[in-house]
Amino acid sequence: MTDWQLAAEFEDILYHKADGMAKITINRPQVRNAFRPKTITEMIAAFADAREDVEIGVVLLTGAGPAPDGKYAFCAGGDQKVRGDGGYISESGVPRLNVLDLQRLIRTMPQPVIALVAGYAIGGGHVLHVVCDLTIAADNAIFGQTGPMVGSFDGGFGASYLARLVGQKKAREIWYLCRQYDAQEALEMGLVNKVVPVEQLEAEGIQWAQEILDKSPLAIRCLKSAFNADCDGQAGIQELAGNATLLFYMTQEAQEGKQAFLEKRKPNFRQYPKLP
Ligand code: S0N
Repeated sequence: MTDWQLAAEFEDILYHKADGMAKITINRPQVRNAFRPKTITEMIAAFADAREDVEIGVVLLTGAGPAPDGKYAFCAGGDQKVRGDGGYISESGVPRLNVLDLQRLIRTMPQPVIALVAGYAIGGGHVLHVVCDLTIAADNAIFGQTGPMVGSFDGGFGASYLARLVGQKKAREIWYLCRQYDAQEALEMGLVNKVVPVEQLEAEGIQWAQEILDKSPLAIRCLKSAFNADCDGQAGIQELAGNATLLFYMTQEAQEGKQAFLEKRKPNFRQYPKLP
């Protein structure tokens, strides 16, 4: 039994930590966990906190539920009730599409993020699970994009990375036809990693997280950035190279450079092997 501790108070999300894991729960079940700008601002704050916490090795992302009508949702995308002419209207009256910042944060933070999807993962909510490292689906999960039906689209990770996951033909089908797919279909197309009964969803996510936590955190973070580098161009290379630099800082060879500068002497790099 995981003893989740509240990590911070928010209005639209719940944020817990336990045993090396952080859990972020979108908590707007009355609108199928659709997000407004405030929801995203809070999620960015929670993810940023988890990223900085050296005790946290895996983040679980999920949606609160079931709603009073008994239905579950991971996230139904952008809240159409606050969508204005130039984006989703924040409390300050400014239109925003800050979910793109959240997508990048999930993708670039060193720790793996596991989406736990029960019920609907639709529209921008579907893209959120797509950008997570892994997705575990409940047997009641329903996946789909709605953009061309509701006057929007996500041509970033929501299209190009989706196509990396399921292939170009399937990604185009998903976006052009706006159909809904059940958990088994999602598994067959490579959109999710596993399907479990809904009542086992969190336990399965915790099991996967704990298995990852048993592995080398540096190896996991280098692998995450390597997978990203394959798709993310210069930004992906920057991430991977950042990890190379991190590892280099830990060597005596790199420390000789810093030490020589501080001691105002010429560095002696000749002492280090030129490995084949
Ligand atoms: C999820 C669906 C299929 C569930 O259907 P169901 O079970 O029949 O429930 P409903 O009765 O429809 O809903 C229950 C209550 O929840 C409200 N609600 C549901 N979804 C939303 C939503 N997205 N916004 C606001 N409210 C929502 C319902 O209104 C209802 O409340 P009441 O009873 O009070 O009316 C079904 O609900 C559904 O299809 N929902 C809409 C899904 C959708 O189209 N989402 C938006 C898609 N677009 C985005 O997410 C784009 C945002 C984005 O991420 C983006 C990213 C990059 C670049 C561009 C964009 C962009 O802005 O486009």
